[in-house]
Amino acid sequence: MHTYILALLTLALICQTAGAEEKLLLDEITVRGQQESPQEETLSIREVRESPAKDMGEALKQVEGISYVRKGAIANDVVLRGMQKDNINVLVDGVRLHGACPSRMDPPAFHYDFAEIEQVKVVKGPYDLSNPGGLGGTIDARTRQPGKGPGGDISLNYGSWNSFNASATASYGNEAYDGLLGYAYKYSDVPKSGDGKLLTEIYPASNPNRYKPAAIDSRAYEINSAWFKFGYNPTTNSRTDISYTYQDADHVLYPYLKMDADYDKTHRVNWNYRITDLSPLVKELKLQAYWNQVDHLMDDSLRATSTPSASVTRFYSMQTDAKTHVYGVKLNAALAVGAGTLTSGIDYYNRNWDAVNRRAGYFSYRDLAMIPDVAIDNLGLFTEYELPLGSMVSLKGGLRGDLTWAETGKTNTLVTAGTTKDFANVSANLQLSYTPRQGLDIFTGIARGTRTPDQQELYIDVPGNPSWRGNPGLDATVNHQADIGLKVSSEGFYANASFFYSDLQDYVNFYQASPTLKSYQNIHATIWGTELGSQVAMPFDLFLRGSMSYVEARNESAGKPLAEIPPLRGAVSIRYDNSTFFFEVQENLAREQNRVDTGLGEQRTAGWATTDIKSGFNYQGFTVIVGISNLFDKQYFSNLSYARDPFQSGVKVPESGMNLYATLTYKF
Ligand SMILES: [Cu+2]
Repeated sequence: MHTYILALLTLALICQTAGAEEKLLLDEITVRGQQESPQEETLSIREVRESPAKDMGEALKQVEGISYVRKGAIANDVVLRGMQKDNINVLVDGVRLHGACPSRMDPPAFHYDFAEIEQVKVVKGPYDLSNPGGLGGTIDARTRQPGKGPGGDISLNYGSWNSFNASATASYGNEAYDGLLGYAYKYSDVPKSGDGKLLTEIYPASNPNRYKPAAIDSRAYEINSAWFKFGYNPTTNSRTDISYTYQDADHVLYPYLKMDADYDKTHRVNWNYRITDLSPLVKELKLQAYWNQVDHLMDDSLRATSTPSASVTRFYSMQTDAKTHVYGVKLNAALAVGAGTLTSGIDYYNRNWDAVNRRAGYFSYRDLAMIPDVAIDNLGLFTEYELPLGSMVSLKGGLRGDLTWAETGKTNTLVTAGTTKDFANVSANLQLSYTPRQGLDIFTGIARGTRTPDQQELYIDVPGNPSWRGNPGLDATVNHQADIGLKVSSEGFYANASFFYSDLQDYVNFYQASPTLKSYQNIHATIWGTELGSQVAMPFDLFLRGSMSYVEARNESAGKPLAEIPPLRGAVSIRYDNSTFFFEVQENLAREQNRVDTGLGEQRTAGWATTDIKSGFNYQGFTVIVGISNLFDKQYFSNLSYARDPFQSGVKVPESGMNLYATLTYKF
């Protein structure tokens, strides 16, 4: 610790003489204060790189209103305002991407690397009509664009528990062509929590799901990603680009669950064509086509349950082989109509999901159509109009219609192959932005958002005790939501407050249907919440930041809380930043969560407080960041750490204990 502080002081001295460059942080505050609507947030890649986060799901927890489900060292699943899974859209460049694992070992945000991303945009609430679903909000990661001339960067990160992350990108661009290449490699050993135990040691000695001795201290994950993007500008007002990413994740441990992943192999292709200022009427025309596919294999070969016996005759006692793909096309046009802009579009996607489960014992390893090769097709049309009413008021409203078909390709005990089910949905919203004076923005919105049940909620079939089955009779969820947001900003300051109320008809709720069966039901639910965020630039290059999020959710049909809702949470930080050198201390706080769904066996989670410190400097393209998170080595749990089926082990997964990390980046 002493050496660390000494090193910081030395750095501070060096940087005093190095001289300040652009005021990056100040610019960020100005953008957040003056250019973002109160119900929008952004996470910059700078903030991601400064954090010890292992993936985007974890990095996003810095954003007000976002938390995550931890199932292991990586692959955290994003929760926005208490909404998760298909209730929110988690996209990359507007591309729909779904994981293959029925236990969400590979949520969408797991499938792209930090180094591919420039910025993440978060829209809270159902205000994005250009994509179907996402009744709780949209999280869209934007990938990096190649710049003019040669460019590139190298990033090396090393931290506690032998965690390593290296990435490199190189790009070149001129007026007509540009291209970008990237590679990332990361792995880690198993992290320890505050009590000094490995995440793989959380099981009691008698628990059948405990790790085998040889697996306890094995790799927690190992992931290789490679990608390219190639762009061509045929004219000064048009551009086409194509990008491809391959990601290979191996040996990913999930102490939360009864199985671990052998591999995840992901392909992503995205093609865009865009033309601007085509005529006085047509301001922009955009065509997009994409395809992605995930192969996922998980089993219990690292657990005691796979110990050979009379019934366990293979290297595993349970295994799930899951595959998914999504392809889609979108055509959008922005037209100058009257004093405003009319944006209209048509889009289509096909999402296929197939999962085969094999288990020892009674099932004698025969193939069970867990998710029976279900295709979901969606065709949507939307139109929205944005009208500035003078300099102070802007009105935006729109309408979207979706037709959705689901068709099963296999038979299980719930459904026969060739079964179809249709949905028709209408989404709409009206948003009013009012700026009575410079530095004061008021946002109000009312919206209707919808989403159809997914393949798992409709048709999953996991026989056993308890068995786990979908509900083929589920209806689409309809969310009626109201939002109010207020933002006050000036040079180097902003404060943002937002409040929402959401009434959900036919919310898809997971529940204990009988002592031996867990399933899904449509219920009436309400969710309300609030977020506060503020950043202030003070004299002497000091910056203060604070945030607070709260959400409360109720199963109105049963008169009890909804499961897996985060508690009151907040963070405060103080940072010295002269644009060359920074030092930051942050305190993170969460209250106890006692609003739990006892019907699902959800338990209270204690409140906690942790402290993070970090420091860094940049000099001529080099950036060095050193940090310690959970400085006082607290043993604590996120409330979302144990209760999700299928194949949950029921054992709570603690958050990481004190951990050090260092990142070196060179950009040219
Ligand atoms: Cu899995």
